[in-house]
Amino acid sequence: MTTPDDILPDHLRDSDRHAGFDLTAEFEPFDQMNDIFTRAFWDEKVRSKETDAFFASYRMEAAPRRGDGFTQRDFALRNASWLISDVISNRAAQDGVREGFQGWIRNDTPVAPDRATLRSPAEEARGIKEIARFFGADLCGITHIDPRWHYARIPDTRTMTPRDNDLPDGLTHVIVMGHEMDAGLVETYPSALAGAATGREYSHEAAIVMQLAAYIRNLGYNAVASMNDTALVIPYAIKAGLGEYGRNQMVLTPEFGPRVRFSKVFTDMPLEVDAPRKLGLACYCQNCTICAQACPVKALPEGPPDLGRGSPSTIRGVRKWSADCEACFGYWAKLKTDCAICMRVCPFNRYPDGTLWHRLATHPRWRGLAKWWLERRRPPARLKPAEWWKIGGTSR
Ligand code: B12
Ligand code: SF4
Ligand code: SF4
Repeated sequence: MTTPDDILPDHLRDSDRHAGFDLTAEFEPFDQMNDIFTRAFWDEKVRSKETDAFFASYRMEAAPRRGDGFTQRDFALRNASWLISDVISNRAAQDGVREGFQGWIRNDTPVAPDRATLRSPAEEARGIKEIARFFGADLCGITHIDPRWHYARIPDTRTMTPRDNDLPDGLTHVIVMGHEMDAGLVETYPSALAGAATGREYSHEAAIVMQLAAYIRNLGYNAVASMNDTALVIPYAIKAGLGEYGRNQMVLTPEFGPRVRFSKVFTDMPLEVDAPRKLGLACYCQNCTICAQACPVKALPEGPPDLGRGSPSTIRGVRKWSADCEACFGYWAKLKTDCAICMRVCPFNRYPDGTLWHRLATHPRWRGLAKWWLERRRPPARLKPAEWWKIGGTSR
C-alpha cells in the first residue's frame, strides 16, 4: 500500500499536515514480524542466549544478582506487576495469539443485538472519555481509523511465522488511552525494580481496554480491545491530540511528558474525533539531546529527523527520529530487564504542564532560556532502588 499525499482521503491528509507527519512514496505499513521482540524469536541476527534469558526472566527464571535494583525482591515486584497482563496474553496461546501483544484481545461479550439510542457524536465522544477515566485511563483522545498504521502481518506465536492481521472490518474510530507510569519507579531506571512501572501499566491497560470495549459492545457497537498489538500506537496517539513525537521515540504529553503508556480500542461507534495539537514539546527536542546522550548504547539519534538506517525494524518511508533498536534491545538483554533511561532523563517528565519551566520550554521566545537554565543545573541523579523501597514505594 503506497500512500502518496494525493490518494489519501481528505480527513487523513489534513490531519497528517496538522500532526506534522512526513511520509515519502516508499512508505509501507510495518510488518510485526520485524519488530525487535518478534525478531528475537526467528532472526538469528537478534536471537541469542541473552535474549532467550531475558524473556525467561519474566516468568519463572528470574535473574537475581548482586546489585541494587536486581535482587530477587526487585524481580519479584516486576514480575508480579506483569501478572494480569500475562494472564490475558496467555489465554489464546494455543491458537498462536499472544493477546494484547501479538493479536488483539478476544471479545468476552458479544455485541448487543439492539443498538442504544445515541446522542450526537460530540456528546458520545465526551461520554466515552468519561467512561475511559472511570475505568482508570489517565488520558483519552479519539481519531479516525487509518490502516497505514496497522501491522501488515502479525506472527503466529506458535511457530513465529507470519499471518494476516485479522482486525475485523468495518471499524471506523480509534479511542487512544494514556496510562501514567509510576514516577518514583521510573526514577530508578535502569533496574529490574523499575520494570514494575511498565508491568503495572500493562496489567492496568488490559483491564481498562477490555472494560471499555465491553461497554461499547453492550451499547450495540463493535469494539476491539488492543494494547501493543495490531497497530502502531504512536501515530494514533498524536492524531488523537494526546501529544507530540519526541527524539526519544515517545509521545511527549503535556501532563506526563513521555512517562505514559498507550492502549487503544477500535470501534464503529460514531464519535467526534480530536485534532492533533501543536504543543511546542517536539520543537524543544530540535535543540536538546539529553536523552540521546544519556542512552548507554547510543541508540538515539542526535541529528534532525531522517528516513532511518535501513534496519528491518524501522518502518519505511517516514521521516522521523528513529532509534537503533538492535542496540537498545541488546542492552535490555544484557540487563535482563527493560530500560527507559531516555524516559527518565527527559525534562518534560519532571516539568509537566503548569510548571514555569514547561511554559518557557514550549514557548518559541523562551525555549532558549529554558535550555540555558537546565544546562546550569546538575542533572537529577537516578533514584537508588534501595531508596525507593525505603520511602515505601510511593510516587514522589
Ligand atoms: C517493539 C517496541 C519496542 C522495541 C523495538 C522497536 C522496534 N523498532 O522494533 C524496543 C525494545 C526498542 C522498545 C523500547 C522502548 N519502548 Co517500545 N514499543 C514497541 C511496540 C510494542 C511496537 C512498536 C513497533 O512495532 N515498532 C517497529 C517500527 C515501526 O519502529 P520505528 O520505525 O522505529 O518507529 C517507532 C517510532 O518512530 C514510532 N513511529 C512509528 N511510525 C511512526 C510514524 C510517525 C509519523 C511518527 C511520528 C512516529 C512513528 O513508533 C515506533 C515505536 O517503536 C510499541 C507499541 C505499539 N504497538 O506501537 C511500544 C512503545 C512504542 N514503546 C514504548 C516505550 C515506553 C518503550 C520504552 C521506554 C521501554 C519501556 N520501559 O517501556 C523503550 C524506549 C526505547 C526508545 N527510545 O526507542 C511506548 C511508548 C509510549 C510513549 N510515551 O510514547 C509504546 C507505545 C508501548 C506502550 N504500551 O505505550 N519498544
Ligand atoms: S530529552 Fe530532550 S530531546 Fe529527548 S525527548 Fe526529552 S526534550 Fe526531547
Ligand atoms: S531504552 Fe535505554 S537503551 Fe533503549 S534507547 Fe532508551 S536509554 Fe537507550
